[in-house]
Parts: sequence; structure tokens; C-alpha cells
Amino acid sequence: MPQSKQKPHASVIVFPFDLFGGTGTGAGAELLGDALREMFDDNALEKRPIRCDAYKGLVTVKDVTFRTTKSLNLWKNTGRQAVKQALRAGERVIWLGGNHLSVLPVYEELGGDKAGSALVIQLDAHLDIYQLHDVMPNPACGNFLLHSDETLPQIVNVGHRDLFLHAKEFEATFAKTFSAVDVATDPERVTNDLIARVHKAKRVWIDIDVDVFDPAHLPAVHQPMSFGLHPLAVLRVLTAAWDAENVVGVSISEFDPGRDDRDTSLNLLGWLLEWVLLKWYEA
Ligand SMILES: [Mn+2]
Repeated sequence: MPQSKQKPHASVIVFPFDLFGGTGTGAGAELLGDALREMFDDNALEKRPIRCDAYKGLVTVKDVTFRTTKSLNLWKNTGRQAVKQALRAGERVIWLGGNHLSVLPVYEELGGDKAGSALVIQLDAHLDIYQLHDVMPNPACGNFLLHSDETLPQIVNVGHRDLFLHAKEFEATFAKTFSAVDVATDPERVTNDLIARVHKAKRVWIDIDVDVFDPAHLPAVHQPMSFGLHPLAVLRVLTAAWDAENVVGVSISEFDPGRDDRDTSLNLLGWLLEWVLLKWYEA
């Protein structure tokens, strides 16, 4: 297939793991996977040239399921293999996770990259290294970065609203953090920093915990935290992340459709996924 030689394939990996916090977000991963399938079917019926023709036939949606105890026990291994396989094949990856913990296999795979220099641009309201009195000590969505089996990749958080941690606590995990206040007051500084980093990185992964958005625009989360990012601010950050065109993957987690309001969050994330695909395939 000559077409596939010019353009890499993309794998959408539906990974609805949602144990240890964020129960219900697994359904969000499945819903987004179904929404993409529906969109691809719809696009295929279109007779006129449309922008999505750019990735027609190049994107595959793959489902991982967790319906047995065995599959739950093996969750991290299964995830690691899935992302490893896709990246080694030179594919673009969209990881539709349940809770944020479900993205840990991706972090481990990128961190385990012996060539190094993988950069994760993480959009999240939280810095997931919490060891506070109400966070469980075993791996969970609020502390998963403390439970990696590998050296973590370089992580830059954008959009957090943390008011707990001292810098010395998160500097060990994060190469840099830009709070929502930084994004609001000095967006140029944030985007300039990201642009410099993506040009130095061998590959870039964008990890979106959807609670980075302000709950007014994305209500379907377990811990809605005010003062979040406006969707257009997120697009500005993502555009900077794409400056070097070496983005290999995007993950989305923590979307709980049971908490949505008139599909506001579903529509936002559906649009965003379509935009991501165009970003890759119209480049
Ligand atoms: Mn979060």
C-alpha cells in the first residue's frame, strides 16, 4: 500500500481501566472510541472531498477490555505491550484511558525508551504525586507518577491548580510546571518554553487529564476544580506542543460520561480528537 508508506497509521487504543479512583471513567474511554468509529463511518459515506479524507483508512480503533480478574491483574503489562507495539511500528497513538492511572503504562514505555529524550506535555489540574492523608498509599490516580517501574520521561505539567505542594516536592518528578495562573497571566512564556523543549525532544507525547479544562466547559469529571483552562487556551498549548511535528501520541483520561451535562464534555472531546487527527494528517 503506497499510501501507508507516505503517511503513518494511527492506532486508537481504547484502554478503559478505571480501578483505584475514577470509577466510571472506563465508560468514557469506550464512549470516545465509539464516537470515533461513528465519525469514521460517517466520513466514509461522504461523497464530497472533506478534510478527514487526509486520514481515511489510516486510523484503527482497538479495544482492550477488562472483564476478567486475569485481565485486571495484567492491566499494566497489557497496556505497555499495546503502546510499545504501536510506537515501534511507527504509528501515531491515541490512548483513550479510563482514569489517569491508566496512562501509567505509556509513561513507563516512554521513560523506558533507552534512547531517552521523550517529552510528555501533561495537561492536568493535579500534580499526581500526592501523599496526603486522604490519598491511598497504593498506586491510584492521584499518585501514579510515584509508582512507575521505569525512570519517568521528562514531564512538563501545564494547567495545574495545585495549592498543596512545595516546589521541592514536585521538582523531582516534573521538569517544569506551569499552573493555570501562569497560563492565564503569561501564556507567551508557557508556549515559548514548550516550543524550545519540543524541538530538543526526540518524541513528544501529549497527556490530557480532562480535568485540566475548566468544569464550565468540561463538567464530566470526578473532581471538578475551578479556575481551569479555557478550551482555547488548551488549543494554544497544544499548538505549541506541535511546533516540531514530533508528537507521537495523545492520551485522554478521566472523562466520566455519567457526570456530563447535555454531552458538553463529549462534544468537546470529540472535536478535539478530530482536530488532533487533522493536525497529524494535514501536516
Ligand atoms: Mn487530574
